Amino acid sequence: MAELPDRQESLELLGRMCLIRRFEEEAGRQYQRAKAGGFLHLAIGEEATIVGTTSVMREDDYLIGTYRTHGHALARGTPANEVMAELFGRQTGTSGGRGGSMHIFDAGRRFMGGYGIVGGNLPLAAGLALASQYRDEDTVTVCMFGDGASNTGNFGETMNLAALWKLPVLFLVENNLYGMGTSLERHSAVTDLSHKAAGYGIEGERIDGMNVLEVRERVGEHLETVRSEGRPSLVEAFTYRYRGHSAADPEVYREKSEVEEWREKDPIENFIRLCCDQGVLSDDDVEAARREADETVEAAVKFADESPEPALESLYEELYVVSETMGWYAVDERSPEPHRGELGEDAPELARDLAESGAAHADGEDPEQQSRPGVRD
Ligand SMILES: Cc1ncc(C[n+]2csc(CCOP(=O)(O)OP(=O)(O)O)c2C)c(N)n1
Ligand SMILES: [Mg+2]
Repeated sequence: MAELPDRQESLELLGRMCLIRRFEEEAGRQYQRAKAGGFLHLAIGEEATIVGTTSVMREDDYLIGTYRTHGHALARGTPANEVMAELFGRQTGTSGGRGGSMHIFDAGRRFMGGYGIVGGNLPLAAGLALASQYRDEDTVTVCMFGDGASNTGNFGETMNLAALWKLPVLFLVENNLYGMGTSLERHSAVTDLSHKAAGYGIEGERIDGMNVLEVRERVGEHLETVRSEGRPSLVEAFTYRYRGHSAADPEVYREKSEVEEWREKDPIENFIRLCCDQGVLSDDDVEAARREADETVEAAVKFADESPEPALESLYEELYVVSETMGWYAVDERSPEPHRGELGEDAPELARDLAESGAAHADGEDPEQQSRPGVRD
């Protein structure tokens, strides 16, 4: 059993976990009020994995995550104001309000995003680690991704290259037992995901992702190996999300009793109990940590709400255009009326048939067809 750190460090761990929990609860509420747009994936339950990991990273190490990363940015030190403002689509957000919940980014604190493509962050992590190696720096890239992502081609290809090129990257699987509504047993042939590392000659270890002290200790050791020996490593943190995959998840794939069982392992409550039992923290300390998290999040909502939306004229700023040819797909600077080929009657017959059958469904002819594909993302 990993030892408790001193009072200051314990307060720090508790404070960060409480902040993430409160932030996520409030983000969920603001989403219901339609203040935050797009999709919203909460990491409530996964706080120990996030905070345990970031607490042993160096400031100059890189962190890259998925679309469930409000907490990762907060743990890295990005102000709650900026993360909330990004959710609200405001100019003061981490990505100027253009990325939203799935694209939090803070290059200054080396939090490299925020990605909506499952497994898409793995090759980018290898690239970051390659840059460190190339520049002869001893920084490590920590790449966090889900159990579902460990089935993607990107996983295999990245693990292979990282091992082959001895890249300083720590792969950290946040195994919360589900990829959307598909359970681990139903989506992965090998359910101990740490074993997946062996096929690439990489060391892998499964740890208790609900225990912040264990995460700190084990991830700390792996980080050290990656840094000093210049080779990749893999940690699988066994954790759980208490909320649905996204804000629009009816959760028909799991029993309520399962969620309740995992609540017994709550990373925050168990850490508090341990700290208080061992006399490292008092009830007042805990109360103060919770209060501070409440206040920070309340202020973040106010800040986000009062921040301006990006100016309309800035719509085409910061777009990535591959060539200098300003095609209509990049910036349409033509007059507003329809141009040749844009009118329905110009379309080929098949396209018109499809559009018309779509319009018929939209009129309510076939309710089965009315669900919006992708809305559960
Ligand atoms: C390449 C790709 N395929 C499918 C999706 C749709 N999708 C979004 S999240 C998700 C599940 C991923 O599960 P996991 O990797 O376990 O991460 P978790 O959501 O549990 O944190 C899927 C399939 C996507 N975003 N990208
Ligand atoms: Mg998962």
